[in-house]
Amino acid sequence: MQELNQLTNSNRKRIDGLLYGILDTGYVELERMQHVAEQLIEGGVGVLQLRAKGYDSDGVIKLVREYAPRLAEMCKSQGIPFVINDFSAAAVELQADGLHIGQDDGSLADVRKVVGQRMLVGRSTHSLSQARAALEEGFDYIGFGPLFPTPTKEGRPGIGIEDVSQVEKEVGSQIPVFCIGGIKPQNLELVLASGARRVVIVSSLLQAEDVTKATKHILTELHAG
Ligand code: TZP
Ligand code: MG
Repeated sequence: MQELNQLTNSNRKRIDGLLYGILDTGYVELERMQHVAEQLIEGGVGVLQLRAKGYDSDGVIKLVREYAPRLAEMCKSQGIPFVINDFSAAAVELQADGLHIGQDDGSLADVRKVVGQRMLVGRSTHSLSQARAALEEGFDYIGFGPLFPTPTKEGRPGIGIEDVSQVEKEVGSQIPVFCIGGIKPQNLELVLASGARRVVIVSSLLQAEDVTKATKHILTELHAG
C-alpha cells in the first residue's frame, strides 16, 4: 500500500509551505478575489484554497469557471498548489492541484474515483483519532482543529492545543499537518509553543488592513518557531 501510494502520488504537487491561505467568499467579495489572492501569494502563502461558503454545486461550478482559472494561473506561476474546498466536480473541471474535504465527505478511495490519482486530497480532522485515520487512509495532508472557536466555522467548539504536539509527532512526521481555527498573531506564539509547525489562517489575514504585510508577519513567526 505504501509502495502504491509512493508510485501514484509522484505526480502530485508538493505541499511544503508553512502557511495555508484560504480565499473565503464569506470574507472576500468576488470582485476583490484576485487582488486578495495576489496579496496572499506575495505575502508568501505556500498553498491557496478557494472556499466558496454558501454556494451550492451549480453555484460553485459557475464561480470556478469565472474566477478560478486566473487564480490557478497565479498559483501555478508561483509554484504553489491551488486547492478547491469541498466540491470535487469543480476541482476536476478546473484540473485543480488539490481538493479539500471534511469528515462527512466520504472515503479517500471514493473521492479518488472522481478526482483521480494526480490531485492532492486533504482532510479536515477534529481529533487525534481522526488525524491518525486520515494518515492511515492515505490523505496528502490534514487540517487539525478548530483549535479555538471561530466565526469562520460557526457552531464548532475549539478542540484546544493539548493534542497538537502528539499529532505533529505521529502524523506531521509523515504528511503536512496544518493547525486551523481561530489562529491569529496574538495567539500564534502559544500555538507554536504547543508543537504546531504549519497553520491555516483565514479571517485574521483576510480582514487585515494590509493582507500582504499581515501574511509576511505570520510567516516570519512560523519560520522562527
Ligand atoms: N475548518 C476548521 S476551522 C476553519 C475551517 C475552515 C476556519 C478557520 O478560519 P479562521 O478565520 O482562521 O479561524
Ligand atoms: Mg468541507
